[in-house]
Amino acid sequence: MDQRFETAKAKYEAVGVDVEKAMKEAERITLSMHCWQGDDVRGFDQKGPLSGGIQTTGNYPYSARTPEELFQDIEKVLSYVPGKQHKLNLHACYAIFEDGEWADRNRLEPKHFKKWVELAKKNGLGLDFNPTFFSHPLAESATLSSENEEVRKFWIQHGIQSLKISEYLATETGMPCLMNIWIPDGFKDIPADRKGPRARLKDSLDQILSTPYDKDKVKVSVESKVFGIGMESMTVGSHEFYMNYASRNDIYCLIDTGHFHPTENVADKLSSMLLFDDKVALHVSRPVRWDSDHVVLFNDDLRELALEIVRNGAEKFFIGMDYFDASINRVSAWTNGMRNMEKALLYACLTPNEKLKELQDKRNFTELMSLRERVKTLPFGDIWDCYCEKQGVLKEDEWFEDCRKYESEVLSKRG
Ligand code: RNT
Ligand code: ZN
Repeated sequence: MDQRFETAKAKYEAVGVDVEKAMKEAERITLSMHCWQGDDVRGFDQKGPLSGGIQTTGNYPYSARTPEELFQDIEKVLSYVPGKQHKLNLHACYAIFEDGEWADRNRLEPKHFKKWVELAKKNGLGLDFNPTFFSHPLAESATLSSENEEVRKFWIQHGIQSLKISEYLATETGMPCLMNIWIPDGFKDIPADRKGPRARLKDSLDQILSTPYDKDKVKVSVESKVFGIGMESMTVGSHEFYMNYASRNDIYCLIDTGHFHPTENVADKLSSMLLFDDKVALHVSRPVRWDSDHVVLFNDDLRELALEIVRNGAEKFFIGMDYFDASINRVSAWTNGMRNMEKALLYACLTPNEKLKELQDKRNFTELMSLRERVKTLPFGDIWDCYCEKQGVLKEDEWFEDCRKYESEVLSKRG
């Protein structure tokens, strides 16, 4: 290994990359791991199906059924992920009730997330939060944009409770909590009134955000989407809506990489946004023909995204993961997505970004192309393995065997 690392390092140095520095830079980047890959976005507060235009497909066995099982899987996944400081991203529907108690979304309280706080503290994690505006009888038609005032009030109250919960999570972990708002509201067919629902959404958000909360502890973001299943013709929370809403109200815009037209280059959006805002929030996902939330792979799109993160300064991003696959072992799906994000970030840190920029500024596109292509075949795998070793996590050819063992010794015993 040492020999391979030294040889690889020399090759990177030959193109002007300081490998040790790159590894240090990568290990400081925080990822927020979504809690919902382990049980197909089911959560613990409702028995009904996943709704809101998102879908998990597949029926691989051993999905986590209880908080204990989900926690166990989360700890397993995290044991495979390099990096010094990560967070867990919770959804309100993952509230944990004790002693036969149950509370509807408009009545959720910090105490329902106490067990999550314990898990976070035990593992040195930060926590992020999402109100859940789906998988609920009152979310069947619309939520914050609803024409039914009772329904709209219910969801506004859910948003307000979520702020309180987010503040509690931040206080307990000592790290700011990103509270992200995504609603499924939209129309299957061409709407006759677009402005009305959007005006109601704006008013609902105003009402939620006018509740006092500690802005140092809770950072709020809004997540747009171009369409959803059953909402093919129009989504109320469109990109233009939220870009403007976020900038006027001093909150953050969240870009989910699966929420744009498939030919759009999502990485290209980030630099523009950062010229007008200090931070951008992300949901890293992989759309396949639609917002299918496939497991994030180490592909060109992800590398381009990571390059933009690193070039603009990783501290300017809230990097959250958002994918869910029920057709394969969920722990391995979760791990692959997380490790691939880590890989892409390390890859971006190992890119001679300054040199490439210099060539662009000199309009030396001849050398730019050649250097970029040369970088692609550098022995990245050897550096990645060494990075994993240094971080105390299993290497690329080791973790899967361990994960297979976890399936046979733990998951398959779940019945
Ligand atoms: C849906 C959004 C949203 C959800 C999660 C579960 O299209 O991407 O972020 O995936 O909140
Ligand atoms: Zn998302």
